[in-house]
Amino acid sequence: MAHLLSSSHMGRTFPPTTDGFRPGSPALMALLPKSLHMHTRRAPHKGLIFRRSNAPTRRCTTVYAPPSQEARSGSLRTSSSKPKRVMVIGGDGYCGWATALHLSKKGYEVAIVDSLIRRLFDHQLGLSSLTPIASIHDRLRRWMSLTGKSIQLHIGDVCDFEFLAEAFRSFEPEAVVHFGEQRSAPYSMIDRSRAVFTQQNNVVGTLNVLFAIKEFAEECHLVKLGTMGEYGTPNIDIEEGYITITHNGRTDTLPYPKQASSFYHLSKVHDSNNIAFTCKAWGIRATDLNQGVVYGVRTEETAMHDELSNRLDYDGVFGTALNRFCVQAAVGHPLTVYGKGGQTRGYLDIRDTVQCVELAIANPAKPGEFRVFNQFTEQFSVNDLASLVKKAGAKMGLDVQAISVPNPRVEAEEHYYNAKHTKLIELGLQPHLLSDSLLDSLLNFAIRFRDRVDTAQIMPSVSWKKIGVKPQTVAA
Ligand code: NAD
Ligand code: USQ
Repeated sequence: MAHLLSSSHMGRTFPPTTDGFRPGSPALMALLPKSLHMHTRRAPHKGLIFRRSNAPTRRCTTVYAPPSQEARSGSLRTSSSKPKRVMVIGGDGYCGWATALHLSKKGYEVAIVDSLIRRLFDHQLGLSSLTPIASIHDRLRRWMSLTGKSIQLHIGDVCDFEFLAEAFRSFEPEAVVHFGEQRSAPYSMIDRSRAVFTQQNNVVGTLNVLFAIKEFAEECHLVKLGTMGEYGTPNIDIEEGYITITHNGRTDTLPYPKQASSFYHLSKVHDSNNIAFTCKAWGIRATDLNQGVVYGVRTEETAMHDELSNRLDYDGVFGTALNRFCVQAAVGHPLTVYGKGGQTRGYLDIRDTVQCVELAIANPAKPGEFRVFNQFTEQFSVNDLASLVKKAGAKMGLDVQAISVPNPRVEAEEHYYNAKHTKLIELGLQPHLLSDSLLDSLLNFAIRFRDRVDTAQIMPSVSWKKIGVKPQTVAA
């Protein structure tokens, strides 16, 4: 179906779909579990609670998992400044799932909040993760059976304030890690409705989180996933959030200029501004983690069982550079270098994502403080990555070629790039730098699952210049 209609309901535009799914639609709800075991930790006398919002387009289900051993014994309820109850919004996604398990393993009491819309995007576009991923319920049951640790689950949309408020009231988070956004630049550039969806979903969701903190948990520390792409590629060094400027004889320290290059990256800039404002106006404590491009798939926790496996995207919409190149090498597809390949970005291993978030939580911002950390460990150009994958592939007997494909994006292909990234190191980050062994392991992982690769999804299909108002499909 080439032409799709978008719909706007209660002020919110949802992305069109190829298969009739919409958030809250009967078709989507059919994907959700039919029977859910529910139980409140904070109000056990109320027994079972099953909450569904009346909003016709956003049927939200709140699930409360049984309290963990530690929570029951009260061992986690310290009044020390180190937060213990951490809400992970977007905890079913690539970074969020790995982080939720890591925090749970470290003894934090974790609640995942997720609308599962990322799984819906896959259905819409006919994509799937390289790795088979279990349902969120099976993931959490497996985690509980392996570790004895429970993770609460609240399924719903953070753009639905009633749902979010209920999650805050019941869990009483001391820290919120907010990963729950539409995070693909190409997705946001498919057509008007996806651009609008991305900005509404991300900006309104974050605004709701800020209001929920103000209303229900004013001491709560917000750890928000931003992106290095907010800064763009200026011809000067990139600082961590702020730059001191002397202009006409006067000096001030100001937010570092932002030059985002997709409607997705722009949503992050809008989020940062809203967060900075509420820190000033309401005294909210927040850390904006301007994360670089993440690679890798295994963390200590997700490697414990196949049912805990993380997703690995390789397609032209959600796949990111290095992950894509490893999968391309595994299936004998030429590496897709866009344009000249001099595009340089900060990168980090997913094992460092989880470490950085934990460090930010364990060392909270002060009330009213808006901290910005640049979260990456090394810089590479696309050509650097292609050379590294070619070399690692050759060692494994793979014949890896790289080609230049016309760049579907509007971005500098040769530019200066030098971004500071010292604040997380100062807090104790021990980086996993990109090594031959990581590339070998990622390539081996890609080889293990190469029969699942749909090669038609590899070439980029979204053009920054061709975006228009007409709804588009991007599936092969
Ligand atoms: P992802 O798409 O795998 O996960 C995002 C999760 O958020 C999904 O499970 C999705 O269902 C959920 N979600 C989205 N909108 C929601 C809403 N309104 N309410 C509730 N849940 C919602 O993305 P990811 O790769 O894990 O990225 C997580 C965060 O990290 C994003 O904010 C992204 O911008 C940021 N980030 C990612 C990378 C990267 O390379 N993956 C790099 C830098 C920054
Ligand atoms: N690129 C290629 N070939 C490919 C894929 C990408 O040359 O096959 C190039 C892109 O043109 C771009 C660079 O590699 O110059 C990075 O692209 P990407 O798709 O790996 O990452 P990006 O679109 O920037 O987005 C990803 C995440 C996003 C996060 C961002 C961090 O999807 O959520 O915010 O990385 S950053 O790049 O620092 O902004």
